[in-house]
Amino acid sequence: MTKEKILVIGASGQIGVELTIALRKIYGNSQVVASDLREENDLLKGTGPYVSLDVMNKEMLHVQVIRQNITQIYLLAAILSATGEKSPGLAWHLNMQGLLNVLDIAREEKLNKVYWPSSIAVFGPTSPKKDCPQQTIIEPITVYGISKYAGEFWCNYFNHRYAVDIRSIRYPGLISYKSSPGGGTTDYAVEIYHEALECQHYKCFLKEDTYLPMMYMPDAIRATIELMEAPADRISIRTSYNVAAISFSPSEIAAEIKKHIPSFDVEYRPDYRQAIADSWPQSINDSIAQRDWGWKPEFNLSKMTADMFQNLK
Ligand code: NAD
Ligand code: AKB
Repeated sequence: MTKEKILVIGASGQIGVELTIALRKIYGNSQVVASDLREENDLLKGTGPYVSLDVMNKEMLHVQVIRQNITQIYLLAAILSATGEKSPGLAWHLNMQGLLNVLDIAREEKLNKVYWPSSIAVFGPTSPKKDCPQQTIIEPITVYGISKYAGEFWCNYFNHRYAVDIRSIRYPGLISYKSSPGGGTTDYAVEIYHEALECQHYKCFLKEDTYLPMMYMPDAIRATIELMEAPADRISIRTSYNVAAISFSPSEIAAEIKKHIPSFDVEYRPDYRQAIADSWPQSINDSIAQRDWGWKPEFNLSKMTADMFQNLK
């Protein structure tokens, strides 16, 4: 069996840092090459190889894949929902062309596996709000959501037509303490913990009763690795899997934070991100991920909040 050599693209981002560290624990530090357009994240320094890489430069990417004997790629470089609405053309270009570059190289070099995340942002106002199923009406209203939905079908196409073993998860909003989020609508649920500790006050850009599907980063990393390690014949979804963990509103997370910091208060000042949040489901049905590869979350809101504070302090 070939020893896996993994390239993580977008390794300095919110997910990339923690996923790179987790992959290095499994495969060995030298077997996981971190790469990003921006500089190496401090948490990655000294833990393994790093290359500066632009996923839009297909030739350079191809050279790296060959030179480093890469067998798997995790593609995390993207522009997220809120930033995407400020620069729709750029978001479409990066999110689509970056993926197509990776898929083409994966096909040409016969890589063993590719991972590319989608998002609950594929869903739109016409999708069911509660317990949103895997297969349903999908009419996204953000450029980010459109790019993720199109990306899902490119993954499906490359799997069916060229047998590229590409796997994907529709992550909910991810909450983490190690690296900062990169311009999403769900970022409030990370900022709120930092502001609670720093000034016991938070100005929230969503309304207090805006329920969204969320997940704590350790669960997201475990879901990713469990999906990638599952036998190929267990993977029935080649677009992207729904996964779920927690759903809460800003007022519910604030109430949980107040248990740790009683003087904490929140001011609600919804902005353009409210319309994005309103277009997404409030909760997700992940029964197919449970059935296919045994997905089960570990963190609820109170366990996550206690863990966030323990680590942030
Ligand atoms: P992030 O913005 O924190 O990180 C993305 C990284 O990609 C950044 O470090 C950035 O410098 C890098 N990058 C940007 N352009 C690049 C390029 N041209 N070449 C190489 N690197 C480039 O994003 P994230 O939150 O870590 O998200 C990673 C993936 O997960 C994305 O596809 C995102 O859509 C998806 N996702 C994230 C969440 C979440 O809540 N974080 C939820 C759903 C889906
Ligand atoms: C965002 O808010 O854009 C991301 C996501 C849910 O994809 N966190």
